Formats: sequence, structure tokens, C-alpha cells
Amino acid sequence: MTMKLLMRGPSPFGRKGTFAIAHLGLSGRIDIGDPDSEDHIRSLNPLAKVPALVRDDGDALFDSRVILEYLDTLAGGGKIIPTDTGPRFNALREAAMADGILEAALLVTYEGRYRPDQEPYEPWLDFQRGKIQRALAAMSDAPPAIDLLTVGGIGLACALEYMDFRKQYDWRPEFPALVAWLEVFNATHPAFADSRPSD
Ligand SMILES: N[C@@H](CCC(=O)N[C@@H](CS)C(=O)NCC(=O)O)C(=O)O
Repeated sequence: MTMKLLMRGPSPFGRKGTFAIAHLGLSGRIDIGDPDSEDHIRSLNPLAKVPALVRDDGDALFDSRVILEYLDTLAGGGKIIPTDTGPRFNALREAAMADGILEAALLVTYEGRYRPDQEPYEPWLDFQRGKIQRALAAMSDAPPAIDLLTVGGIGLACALEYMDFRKQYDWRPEFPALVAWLEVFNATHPAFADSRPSD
């Protein structure tokens, strides 16, 4: 049985996985597709979130951080998660910060999606946008490496393009250094564009 990464097209957490698969040269070993149904993803992940990676034995791994660590192991280790202590924990902290941006951005989107008949609750949106703003400022001051790509850079690139896509936070005017960072990222890793959601 081939391994399969289950995700849904626009999922930024899923994109971390689809891009990492390409970047690590694992495309021939792992299929990518949608879950068959909500019940399907629930049966694999009680949290009912994508992505989930179904392994050869049918067992599923989640969440995206665990999946990226597994992909790194499959690729021989030390590729997107450094092995030396200093760089390793720096990359893991960057990844945690990027995931925090994504979580806050997702909550901004869900505020409208799951309360469709109500006025947006601005204090909650501001609270989430404050997290995004502070984390982007920190990452703009010390951006993740691009050439020696780690989970930190993967997470940040997915977070920035997710906010371009869903428009939860207009980050470009405020953070020109990150605009430049993303341009170099895309030029250095053309496979990233292939993982961009289309809808
Ligand atoms: N911490 C999780 C977050 C995954 C997540 O929030 N996925 C979203 C799609 S981008 C989802 O499945 N949401 C459905 C839900 O919250 O029930 C990860 O890193 O994989």
C-alpha cells in the first residue's frame, strides 16, 4: 500500500506536507489526495483535521509538525530538521511561530465561516491579528534560512501565501523584508509554486 497524504486543496497546514514531499524527493513514495469524507478523516484523526499521513500499515500520523518530522526521517534525517542542537531548536521555534501565525489566520477565517449570520466580533479578530503582527515582526527581524531550508522556512512561506490567499492580514505593506524573503524563497524553490492552491 502506498502512503497517502490526506489534505484539502487550500489547507496551509496540508501545503507544508505537499511541498515537503516534493522538496525531499519523496513524490514517488507518497500519494496526495482528499479524504473520502468527514467520517474518513475522523476515523484516522479524532481531531478531524487535515493533513493526515496514512502510512503503509494503514496507521495515520498527524499533525503537520509530526508529518514533517516523519518525512524528514524518510528522506534520511537532518534534511529539514537539523540534527545539531542549536540549529535544530532554532528551526523548531521558527516552525512553531509560523504555525501560530497559521492558527491565528485560520481562526480569523473561521470567525466568519462558522458565524455566517452574525456581525464579525472585532475584538476577537484584533486579538488574533495581534498575534500575527507580533510573530511577523519577529520573523522579519530574523527570517528563516532559505538555501538550507528547514521546517521554519517551509512554515513561514506557507503562512505568508495563505494570508495572500485568504486575506486575513494585509502583511505586505508592513513587512517589505518578508516580501523580499518570499520572492527569494519562490525563486530558490520552484516546487513551492506547484503546491499553491488553485481555488
Ligand atoms: N495543528 C494542526 C492544524 C491543522 C488544521 O487546523 N487543519 C485545518 C485545515 S487547514 C482543519 O482541518 N480544520 C478543520 C477543523 O478544525 O475541524 C496541524 O499542524 O496539522
